[in-house]
Amino acid sequence: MKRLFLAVAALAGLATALPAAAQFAKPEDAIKYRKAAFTVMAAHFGRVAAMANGRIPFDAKVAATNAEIATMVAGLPFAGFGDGTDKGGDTRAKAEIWSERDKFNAGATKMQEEMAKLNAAAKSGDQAAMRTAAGAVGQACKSCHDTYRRD
Ligand code: ASC
Repeated sequence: MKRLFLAVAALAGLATALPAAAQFAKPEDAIKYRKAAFTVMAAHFGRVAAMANGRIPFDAKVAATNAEIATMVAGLPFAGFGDGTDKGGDTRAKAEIWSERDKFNAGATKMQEEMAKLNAAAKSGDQAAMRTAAGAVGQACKSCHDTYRRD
């Protein structure tokens, strides 16, 4: 079991270390991957945010589990934005992502940092802290969507 875990961990490390382009055979695959990762992240973040804001019943354990998953998944989508993946599939990504790379990456990092804070708040079970943190995550999502996603 431990060997299997180590093998999976090594593969995961390799996947993140490879240049983004090398991970996908075609731009379409990268586009599908990043959209799928955003979809999964949004599902789990959405559950935490809904609980934090009292839109669905609060369950600290469910919130913590979902925040942990959202935090892990928040690291995934950006490998799908390699060079040459601005077209070639069904995407609303704007060209500025690739011409303002540093700014886009900074936005990604900001979202990941806010998600990590939400995860910490969810682990503490403090609903008010979760509400504040979820608001900051939502702002980080929105800011990049406003700038880098077509309507
Ligand atoms: C979500 C979600 C987003 C963001 C965004 C915030 O829950 O799926 O894309 O928050 O709506 O403005």
